[in-house]
Amino acid sequence: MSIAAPATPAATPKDRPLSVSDTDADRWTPLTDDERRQFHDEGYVVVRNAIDEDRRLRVETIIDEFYAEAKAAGDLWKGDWLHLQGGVIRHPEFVRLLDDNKAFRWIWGLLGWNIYSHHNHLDVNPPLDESGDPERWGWHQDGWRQNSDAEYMGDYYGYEVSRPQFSIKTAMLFSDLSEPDRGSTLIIPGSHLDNSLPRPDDPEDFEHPEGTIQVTGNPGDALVFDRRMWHSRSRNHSDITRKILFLGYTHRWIRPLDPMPLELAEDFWGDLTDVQKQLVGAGPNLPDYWGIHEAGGINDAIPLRAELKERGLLDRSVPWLR
Ligand SMILES: O=C(O)CCC(=O)C(=O)O
Ligand SMILES: [Fe+2]
Repeated sequence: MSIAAPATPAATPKDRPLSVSDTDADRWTPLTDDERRQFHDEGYVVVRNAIDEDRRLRVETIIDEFYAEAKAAGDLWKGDWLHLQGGVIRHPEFVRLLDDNKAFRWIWGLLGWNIYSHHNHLDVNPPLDESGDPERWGWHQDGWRQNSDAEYMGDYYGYEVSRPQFSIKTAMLFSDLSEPDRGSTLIIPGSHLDNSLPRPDDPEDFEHPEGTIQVTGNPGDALVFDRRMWHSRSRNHSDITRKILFLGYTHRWIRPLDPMPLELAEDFWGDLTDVQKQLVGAGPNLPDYWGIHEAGGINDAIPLRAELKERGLLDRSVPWLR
């Protein structure tokens, strides 16, 4: 068996002004039609300086503490990787990152007000030990059964329909991923509208698909991507430890993927805003998760809806912002 070393894919193009917008935008600036169209076509956006440097450094220190704790407890994966699912609920600074960053306008602008984080993970990946396993094919869309259970039978009906979007993920960069080969996420822009991606026969002998780019970015930048985007991890061949907080958001009528017991937030619950409480999964009753009152009818008290309404940001021309 031959083991091909997959070629290094190109880095994020720098000549697309719309992909690097946001430097001045705050979290309550509505998306323009062009921005929404761009995300629909490309399936991702890179938001530069999504958080400022002071905060980035403060959170990086907290990430380092979690890593040290997991290492001491023997909870690392593959020897030295931290992959802490549902990790957001473990620290108020992580919860705050759910809405207090410049990428958040893409989240409510694309998913609407009835959302929360069903899935999030803190990943710390030290430089690769080159003596380890060969690289394996890792391309996928997120969502597990969402890719089968909600599938449209194109062959049967005679035309193709892309899978439903359902969720969007923000990858907040805490280490310097501005150069290739530092373990940044690989994506194929535009592939979110394709329901399949050809696989190699041998998962250890492959080249990355045509159109692959690796998303480069500075500490504090954020990659926002559609969960249907075909994407893959990449290996960290550098001498810099990769640190990313992945924040997945979905509609509140979809169940959580990660355990995020709200009791873990007991000590700081009173410091969270109502929107942050919604985003970690709180809700007073089941109909609330469907956006309605117990007796039916749109519920204006749902925190993110209330916030958008007060700011005049509900928009009848965008279904999820109605
Ligand atoms: O670690 C990465 O770069 C990608 C991880 C991933 O597949 C995801 O967050 O959905
Ligand atoms: Fe993924």
